Amino acid sequence: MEFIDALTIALSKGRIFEQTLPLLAHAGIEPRDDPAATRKLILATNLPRVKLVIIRAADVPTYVQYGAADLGVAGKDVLMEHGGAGLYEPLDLRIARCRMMVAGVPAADLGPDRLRIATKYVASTERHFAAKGQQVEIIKLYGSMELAPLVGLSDLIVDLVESGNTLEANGLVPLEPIADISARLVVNKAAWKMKHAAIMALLGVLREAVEAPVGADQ
Ligand code: PRT
Ligand code: MG
Repeated sequence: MEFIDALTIALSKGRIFEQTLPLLAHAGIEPRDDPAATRKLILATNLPRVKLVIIRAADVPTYVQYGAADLGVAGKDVLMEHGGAGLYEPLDLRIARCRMMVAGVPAADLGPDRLRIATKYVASTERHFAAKGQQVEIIKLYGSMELAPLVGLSDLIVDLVESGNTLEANGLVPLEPIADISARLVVNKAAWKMKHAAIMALLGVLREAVEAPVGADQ
């Protein structure tokens, strides 16, 4: 398909890129390079008007919010932390799925106030415990949350859980669900108006790809 307007799409390397690729292919968009094999941050595609920018997962909403990219693909976890200012979130792409969970050692006590919780999801954690009327102390980490309860840094963690293998390997168990997570298409609010035709066209084919029965695309 051809697009009336130039479009810049923000993606992160890894699972988001890999799982978005078949959806973009459905829209006739194929990157010229593989981000795993190049150091380029701007990838041309087979369509001269469409390019991809490859950034950290947590930065995708910011690039789209400020219009540095017209659209992007971001995990719901990342969007819950970002807050969604300046963005529309028109489509659940149903990829990169997992759950945000409270986790800890088996039989950990979730009851007492002033529990210490290590996480990179500060806003989501605050909201979750505030909704239960529970005061907690949040310790912000940038990775390897599973380590925190093992070395006495925190009582509990909040992290993403897919298979549960990472928790299990560290003697931890999921204790309480916070949210079901999947990747969402996000669109800059100004681009939504200014590039309406191109964005609607892309949104339409992506929706079709998402809703197509498994194995029925192409
Ligand atoms: O890795 P990097 O530091 O660059 O950034 P990132 O971790 O934000 O990016 P990436 O590419 O790892 O994740 C991008 C998005 O994928 C996240 O924002 C989520 O929306 C989604 N996603 C889906 C996941 C997982 N599944 C997932 N399992 N992101 C991370 N994990 C990690 C999780 O944090 C834990 O360490 O995998 C581990 C748990 O997996 P299991 O299978 O052992 O339970
Ligand atoms: Mg990661």
